[in-house]
Amino acid sequence: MGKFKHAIAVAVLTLVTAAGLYFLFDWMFALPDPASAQAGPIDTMFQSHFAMMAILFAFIMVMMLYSVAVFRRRPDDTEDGPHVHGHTGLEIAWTVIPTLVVIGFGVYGTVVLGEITREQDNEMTVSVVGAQWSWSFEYPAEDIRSNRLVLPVNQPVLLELESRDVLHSFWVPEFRVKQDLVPGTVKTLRITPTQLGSYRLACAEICGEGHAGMLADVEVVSQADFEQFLVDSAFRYSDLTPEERGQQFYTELGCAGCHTVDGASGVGPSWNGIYLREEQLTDGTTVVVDDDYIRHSIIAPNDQIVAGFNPNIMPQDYEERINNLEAEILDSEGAELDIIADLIAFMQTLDQ
Ligand code: HEC
Ligand SMILES: [Cu+2]
Repeated sequence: MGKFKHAIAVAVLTLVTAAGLYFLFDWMFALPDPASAQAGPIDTMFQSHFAMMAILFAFIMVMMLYSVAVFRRRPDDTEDGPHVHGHTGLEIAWTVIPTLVVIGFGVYGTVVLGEITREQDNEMTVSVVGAQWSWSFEYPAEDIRSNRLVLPVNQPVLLELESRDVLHSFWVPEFRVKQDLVPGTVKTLRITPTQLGSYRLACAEICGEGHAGMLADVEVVSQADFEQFLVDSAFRYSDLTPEERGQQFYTELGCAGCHTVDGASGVGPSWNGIYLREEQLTDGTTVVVDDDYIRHSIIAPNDQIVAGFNPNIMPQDYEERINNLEAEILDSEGAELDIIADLIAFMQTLDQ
């Protein structure tokens, strides 16, 4: 067989293998159906990377295995192989082509990044706060807070992401884009949801014991349903009963990230049947969970630690956060609330 025929054989085998690998990668690394305007360019870029990797891997493997098989030594062949002293043309080619490919993908990546982060007209801003281990959302224009992320379809959204403690990462696989939350700074992310539906936000950065449960519901709804969501969410704290307020604070202040209300085990003791129960502490004493103990447990969590929960990881800054929220409510509603009293009222409703 002449050189030309070997070249044709390698080319055909490379193409067939590359096509097979491309479909294999596409299937192996499949993500859920895309649901945002940003997903399109990202998926195209992924696919072009898959194609490039498939071609390169196929070419190297086919060349190697083809040489091993076709140019192997025959049993009666005792001659030396030809002595080769390099090939300038080939060396230039295998330096220049990969360099151009890498630079090309670099430029392509930069263009796509620019495209998916570009500021758009009529963006709606939503603030996202991640904390160990819960998410909360605020619609500043409407002064509404929520523990679900509800977005109107086809509306460009600017997310302003903040972390209260450690690194977290905002990731809804259907939207493709992902952004870390870095304590002390505000990170941004742009999403234009394009498909109605329910999705799930997951934290994509290991952030401690409750990381796997750091989830939130995301709903993409019609403009009319979004307006309704705003109306439904626009409550006044002072119009609620203390129990209802307590439940609201339980999710809003992130207690739900660590304390269950149904007796299931969590990062902290369940609140099911908590009120007036006897609690064993790490220092060997027992206490009755009354108002004073609860208040103290929230303001100075390290003082009395429940047995089995050492080292204690309940956040230390609740006194400040609760004071700030009380001041905010006094400011906006003119009502002086005692958040901890409301939380206790809520706990009292949780007897098995
Ligand atoms: C990051 C996890 C975490 C969050 C968030 C959290 N806690 Fe805790 N909490 C714990 C742990 C762990 C304990 C057990 C250790 C201790 O006694 O301090 C605990 C204990 C308590 C206790 C004592 C419970 C008992 O059975 O004796 C109370 C009351 C309490 N938390 C209230 C709250 C309230 C109210 C919030 C929200 C405003 C909250 N916690 C948020 C982790 C958390
Ligand atoms: Cu996290």
